[in-house]
Amino acid sequence: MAYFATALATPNIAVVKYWGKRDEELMLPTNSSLSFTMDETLKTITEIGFDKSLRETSLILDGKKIIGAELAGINKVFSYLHDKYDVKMHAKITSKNYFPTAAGMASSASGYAALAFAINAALGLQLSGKELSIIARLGSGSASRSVYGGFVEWQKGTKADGTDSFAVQIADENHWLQIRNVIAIVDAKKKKVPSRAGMRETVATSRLFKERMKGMDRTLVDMKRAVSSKDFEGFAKITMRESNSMHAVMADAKPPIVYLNDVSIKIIAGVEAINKQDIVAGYTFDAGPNAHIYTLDENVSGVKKMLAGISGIRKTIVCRVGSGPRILG
Ligand code: 2P0
Repeated sequence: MAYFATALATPNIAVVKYWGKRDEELMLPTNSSLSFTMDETLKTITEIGFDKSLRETSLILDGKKIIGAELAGINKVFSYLHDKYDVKMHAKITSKNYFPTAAGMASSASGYAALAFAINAALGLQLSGKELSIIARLGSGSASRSVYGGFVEWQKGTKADGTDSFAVQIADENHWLQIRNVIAIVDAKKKKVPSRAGMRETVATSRLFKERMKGMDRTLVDMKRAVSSKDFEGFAKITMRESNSMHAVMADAKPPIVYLNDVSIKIIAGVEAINKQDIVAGYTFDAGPNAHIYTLDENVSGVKKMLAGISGIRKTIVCRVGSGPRILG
């Protein structure tokens, strides 16, 4: 007997950032975070087939068989399924990222969200959003937020076992229809520090990180208020301050972690310039030099014009807010 399903999920881009774990094994964060889930301009499609005859669980990602330590996230998800839902079967997983060529963006969020949905559908587990979020979280922290569309909060939780660390939807994709994310893909030559190692170093060595943590509850409240009331100016200001705060604690780690490059810095200056009269754009950067510029649809052309004047940008992609994962079959 075999059980199959195919699921699609999309990435999310945080405006209140997750950077720091309190438990590495269970992927529990030091602070709550907030993001918008992107539309299907960027997506992961994952097929899963459970079969009693399989001896092990395997993953083919973008045509390549994944082995060794890179299977740790999948193994964690499967041991959770075993312990909590008595799932004893192994599975064949085939996952493909449909990201524009050279997008250079992380796909773990959409990948593990798609996996959680595919598992749920294949086995008919009828899991709640909360359970799907916890399963996705075990693979990659930010994936906990990609199980919903719209505007999503990953609540950090306080329990040691992680049962209260999952995402909730704050507003759906129809709440703020004008919001866009203009992604500027920047040439990156240097190999970056993986997020996981970067977070570990930051928590262990940055003094500024402790200061950042003191302000997170307030930032979260202010951001939720800005989104609920569709206050773009407030939203953009908090988004930029949050990104700068995260990159500041990274730089305060020993040795310093620097993800932004000179093109990123020019983009920051470009956004500052177009925000002189009115705040029309808010940048945020993840663990790399690519810019995510949140703006309203009426200002997309202005943002793109500003980006066109900066050399070193390989491509721009405009995303809307998406509706979250779905089962394809
Ligand atoms: C975020 N990032 O909130 C932050 C902002 C990057 C910068 O979540 O170790 O791939 O798998 O939990 O989720 C990227 O880190 O890390 C990330 P793990 P993840 O989106």
